[in-house]
Amino acid sequence: MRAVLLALLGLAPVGHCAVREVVPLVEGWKFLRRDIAPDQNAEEWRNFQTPPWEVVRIPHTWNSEDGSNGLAADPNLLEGYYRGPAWYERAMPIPPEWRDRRVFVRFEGVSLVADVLINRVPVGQHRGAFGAFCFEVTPYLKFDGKDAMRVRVDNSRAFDVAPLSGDFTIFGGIYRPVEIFSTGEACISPTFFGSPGVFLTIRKMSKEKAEVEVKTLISTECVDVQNIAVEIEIKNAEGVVVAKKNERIAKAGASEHKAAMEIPAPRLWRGVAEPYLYYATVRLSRAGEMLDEVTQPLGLRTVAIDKEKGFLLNGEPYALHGVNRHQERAGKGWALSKADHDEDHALIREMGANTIRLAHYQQAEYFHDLSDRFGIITWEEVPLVDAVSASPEFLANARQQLQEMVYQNYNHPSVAMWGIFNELDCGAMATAPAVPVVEDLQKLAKQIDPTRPTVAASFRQNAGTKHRIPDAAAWNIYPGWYSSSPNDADGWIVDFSKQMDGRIGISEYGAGADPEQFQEGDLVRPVHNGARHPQEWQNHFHERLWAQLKDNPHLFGTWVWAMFDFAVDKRNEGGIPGLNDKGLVTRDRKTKKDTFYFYKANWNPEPMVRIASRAATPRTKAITEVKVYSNCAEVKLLVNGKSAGRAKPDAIKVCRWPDIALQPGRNTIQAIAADEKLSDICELTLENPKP
Ligand code: ADA
Repeated sequence: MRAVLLALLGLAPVGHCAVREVVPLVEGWKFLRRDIAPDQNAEEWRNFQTPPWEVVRIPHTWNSEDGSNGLAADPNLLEGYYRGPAWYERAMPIPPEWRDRRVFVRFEGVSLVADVLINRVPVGQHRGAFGAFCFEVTPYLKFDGKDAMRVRVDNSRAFDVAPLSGDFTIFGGIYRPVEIFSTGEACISPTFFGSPGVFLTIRKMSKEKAEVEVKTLISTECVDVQNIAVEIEIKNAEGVVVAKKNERIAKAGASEHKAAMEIPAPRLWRGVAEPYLYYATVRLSRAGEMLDEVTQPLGLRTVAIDKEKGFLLNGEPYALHGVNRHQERAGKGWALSKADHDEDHALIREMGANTIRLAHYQQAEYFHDLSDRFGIITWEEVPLVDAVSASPEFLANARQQLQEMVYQNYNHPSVAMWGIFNELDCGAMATAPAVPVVEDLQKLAKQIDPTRPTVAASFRQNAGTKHRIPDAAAWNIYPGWYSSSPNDADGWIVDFSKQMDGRIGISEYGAGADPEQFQEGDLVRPVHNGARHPQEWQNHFHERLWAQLKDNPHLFGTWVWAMFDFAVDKRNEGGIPGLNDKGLVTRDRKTKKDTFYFYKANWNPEPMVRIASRAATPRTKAITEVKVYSNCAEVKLLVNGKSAGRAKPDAIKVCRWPDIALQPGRNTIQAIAADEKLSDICELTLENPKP
C-alpha cells in the first residue's frame, strides 16, 4: 500500500510494480452522530439507514464546527463540543479476484477509540487517536459483493487512553485515510503496530559505503514456506539499483527476515541543504509469483544530541530553529487533505524553519513524506500531556502509542527525536506521579530505537526531575506572556542548562496575537486571557526572545509556539472564542501575522522586506515608529513619497525609524531594498490625532 501511495506521489522508483492492490475508501460513508443499540437484533441494527443519517467522505470529523466555537456556543455539552460515540458504515468494494488473497483494512487515524466490524462481526478495537492500525479481515469476508464494514468511533474522554487532557480540541471521527488492500498468501506483515513491516537501520557509514540492515516481518499463512523468496532492492533517487539481494525464508508463522545491504559511495541525507533519498523495496515471491511488496524511504544520515555541541546531523553541529504544528485548521478540524498538509509544510518552509515539532502527538504519514523530501528535522511525540493515570491500562496504552509512533515512522530520515512527554504533573487531571510512566517509556523507546535520542518538553514551574529521564531535555517557556518579561529568557536558559549540565532545547515559546488588533505607542503586556491580544506585543515578544535564543551556546534547538492558530474549544481570549492565537499564521491560513515575516527575515536567506504593524490603522498618534523586517543590507524608507532616510537591519533583522510624522488622513509608507529591486508598501491613516 505504501508502494502505491509512493507511486501516486510520484516518488516511487522507475519501473516500480505495485503488488499490493489498494482501494482507498473515501466516498459514500454513512454516518450517525449517536450510538446505536448493542443488540444486533434491534431494528436499527438491521437497518442502519434509518434517518437521520448523513453521507460523508473520509477524512471526516464531526467536530469541525462545535470543536472551535467556544464553550458558550454549546452550553449543554460538557466540554463545549460533542465527545461521544458515533457510527460509520460502508460497503466494502472487494473485487471477486481477491477471493484467493488475504485482505486487510488499514486506518491511518481514528479519534479516539474505534471498534471495527465486518459484516457485523467484531474484528478488533483500537484505542488512541493518532497511530495507524490495521486488521486482517480475510476470515470475515463473504466475497459475495455484499460485504460491509461498520465502525463505532468514540471520542469520549477515556481514562486509560492518552492524552488525559491538553490545550487542544480532541476532534472525533475517522479523520485520516482508510484503505483496504490485498496481498498473496504470504505477506510483509501490515498488522505489527500499524507499521510498514520493513525496518531500515544504518549499521555503519563511511565515505566508501553505508551498511544498512533491512529487517522484514513476514506473515506466512501458506504451507510452502521454504520456497518463498525475499528480494531486497535499494534504488537511489535517480531510480538506479545500488544494492540488491535475493534470499529465502525458512520458518512458517509470523517470522522475521534480516538482510545486510551495502550501498557504495553513499550520498547523505543532509537536511534542507540536500535531502537525498534512496528507496528500499522488499518483495516476496514464490515460484515467480509475486506475493507482496513494500517500498520505504531511506535517508542515509545519523542524528544525535550532544551536551556540548548541540544537535548533530551526520556528526556535524546543525542549528535547529523551527516551529510547533498542530494537525488542524479552520472549517476542517483534524480532517485534513493532502493539499492542506502541502500548504502547511510550504508555509513553514517559506519562513525558513529547518525543524518542526509535531505537537503533541503522532501526525499524518504524508506530512512525514514531505519532511523527508524537503529535509525538515522532526521532533515527534507521544500524547502524554499534562497528566498520567496510575492504572496499568493507561501505562499499556501509552506504551502502545509509543510503539505505534516509533514503528510506523522508523524509516523516515526526517524524524530525528522521539518526544516522551509534554508538561506532566500539571492540570486538574494530574493525580498520579508521572515519573514511573516516563521511565518506562524512555526504556521502551531506547529498546526499540537506539539510533535516535529521546527528548521531552518540561513545564517551567513544575519540572521536578522528570526532565532528567530522556536523553535530552527541553522547556516550554513563556516569559512576557503568562508572566514576567520577554527579557527573562536568557536567565532561565542558563539555569535549565546548568541543571542538565549541557545544552537544552526550547520546545515552545510564544505569545498570542489577533492580526486585526493593534496597539499604538508604548507597549504593554496584554492580559493573556483577556480579550485584547494586539499584534505589536507578539512582534515585540518574538524579537526579544529570538535575540536571546539565536546562537545561544546553551541550546540544541528552538521551536516557536505555534506555527498556526489552533482550536481549543475551552479558551476564550483575544476576542475570538475557541482559539489559541499564538500562531504566526491564522487558523484559516489566510493571514501571515507580522511575526511570520520577522522569522522569514531571520531564517530564509532569500532577500525580503516587510513593513510591520501595517494593519495598525487608523492611528491617532501623529509621531510613530516605523519598523521594517528585512535581511537586505540596507532599507530606504519613503513617507508620502519623501525619503525618511536609510537604516541597516540589526542583528535580528529589524530596521527602525523611531519618529516618523504622519499627516492627517492617508499616508503612504514604502520600504525599498536590494538596489531598488524589492519594495513593500502600505497605507496608514491618521484620524483625530492626539499628542
Ligand atoms: C503549553 C502546552 C501547549 C500550549 C501552550 C499555550 O506550553 O504545551 O499545548 O497550549 O501551553 O499556548 O499555553
